[in-house]
Amino acid sequence: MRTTCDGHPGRQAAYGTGARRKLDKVRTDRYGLVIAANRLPVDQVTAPDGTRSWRRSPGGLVTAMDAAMRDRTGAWVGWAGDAGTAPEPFTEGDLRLVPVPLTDAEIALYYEGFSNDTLWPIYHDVIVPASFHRAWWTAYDEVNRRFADRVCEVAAPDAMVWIHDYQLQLVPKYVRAQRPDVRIGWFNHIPFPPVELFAQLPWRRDILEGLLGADFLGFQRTPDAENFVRACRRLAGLTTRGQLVRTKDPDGGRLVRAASVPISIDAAGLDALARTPAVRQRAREIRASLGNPRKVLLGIDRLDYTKGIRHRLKAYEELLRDNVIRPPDVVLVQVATPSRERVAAYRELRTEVERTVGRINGQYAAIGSAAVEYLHHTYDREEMAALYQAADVMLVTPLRDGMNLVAKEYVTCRGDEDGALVLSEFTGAYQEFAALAGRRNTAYICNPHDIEGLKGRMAEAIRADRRTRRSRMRALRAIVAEHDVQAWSRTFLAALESAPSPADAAR
Ligand code: GDG
Repeated sequence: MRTTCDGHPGRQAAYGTGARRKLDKVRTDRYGLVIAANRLPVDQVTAPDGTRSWRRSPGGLVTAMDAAMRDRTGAWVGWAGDAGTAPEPFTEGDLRLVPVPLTDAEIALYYEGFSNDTLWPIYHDVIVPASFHRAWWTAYDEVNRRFADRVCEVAAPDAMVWIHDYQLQLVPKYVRAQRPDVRIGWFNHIPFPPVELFAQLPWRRDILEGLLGADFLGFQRTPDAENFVRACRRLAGLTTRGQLVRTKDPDGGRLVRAASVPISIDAAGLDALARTPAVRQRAREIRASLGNPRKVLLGIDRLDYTKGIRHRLKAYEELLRDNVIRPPDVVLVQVATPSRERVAAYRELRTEVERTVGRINGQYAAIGSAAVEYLHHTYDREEMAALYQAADVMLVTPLRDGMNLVAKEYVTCRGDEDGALVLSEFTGAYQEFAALAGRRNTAYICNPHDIEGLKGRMAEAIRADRRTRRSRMRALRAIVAEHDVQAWSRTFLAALESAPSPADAAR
């Protein structure tokens, strides 16, 4: 089953609409916590008899928000996934869902254009060149205003507003203009670029001013928060002190805090799923269907040029060429989830990856034993957990990645304390593990640009003995179990609650 854009399908609970709809019509509540994200956490599905209903899309963010909403009534503002008129607001469990309409043109200009073809490359080290179009910016601005209007309609007096990600960087400013009573937080799921790259954006000042409408800005890594503060100083001429930026608002300005709050996963939930007999059985089946190789290597990524899939394939191909590994002894399973297929750079990447996989298999596979099992699909959560469990070595080799949840999911699924993680130093996950591991060894760290180095780390992970694997995996699992998505959401909201007030700014 496919979902739109970056939403992932999985085990999904169906939510009816009938009786609840009536209730929705008479609800005019305001909410103490309002989330704004590009997508609502639901997909619309049509049954064979034509009945339409909503299914909740599972994922860490939804779990995090569930945890945050335990003490508050919550609403979630976002696009429902189809172009045209948006459905009326409706209620799912304890959550009010407030759809924002987007036209076909806005999806092309605001989402695929400005968000994914201008901001995404700039914020990921310009791995591919960014495109700049004034019409894209106009649509981005307009859509951000619309999101802000919806937020203001449903926010209770003094509510907390939590805005997500690079698609909505102007929403903080537009919310503040209408609702100075609310507390506004924003979290960036992707990196924030160095000032030299951010400076390329013709709208750099507008974006900084948009973000500075917030009280607290959360980033994945400390260097991301530092990049933001530096951009405020250098490009907007603002005064900064440590994590604080002073705005140019009247009466001496406000103080806005920028700090790192690394995101995580629902570790307990995923660990429990991975321990179910069905998932364990499926993991054995996967290995058997691969011919029970001695070592299964695994990559799972959205098919995105930031994820380093080409570099990984190159290193793997050279290990085969050098006779360090050989099928059927070793096999690489590469799941490349379809993503952003209307953006040219993504189509080109797919062609290149598939050509490389074909070349490797042509050269090194035998009948019945592929060198690379390549899967351009999405899978449900159970299958993902089984894949993680079936893999001896997980390859996470991005060129730049805000966090990388796949790395955290892999170690969480290894309740058997086996397996090895090869992890790029350009991920937020690497920074977090390095900060929390102390003297313990954890992942096999690589620089994916250094193909010789990457080959060495892969070979080391493949050859690691059981004792080494266990001690590294134990350390990784302990970090992720303690720093889970529930802790992330508590930390973010606490930072938002204690963000500087106007009175602090006057001091
Ligand atoms: C952005 C940032 C940051 C993938 N294929 C399937 C599937 N997935 C799930 C994974 C994981 C998620 O998608 C991917 O998360 P990542 O963190 O790896 O990457 P992005 O999509 O680029 O996410 C990133 C993240 O936001 C969170 O802040 O970590 O840096 O780029 O959860 O499991 N899930 C299912 N089927 C699939 O086929 N069910």
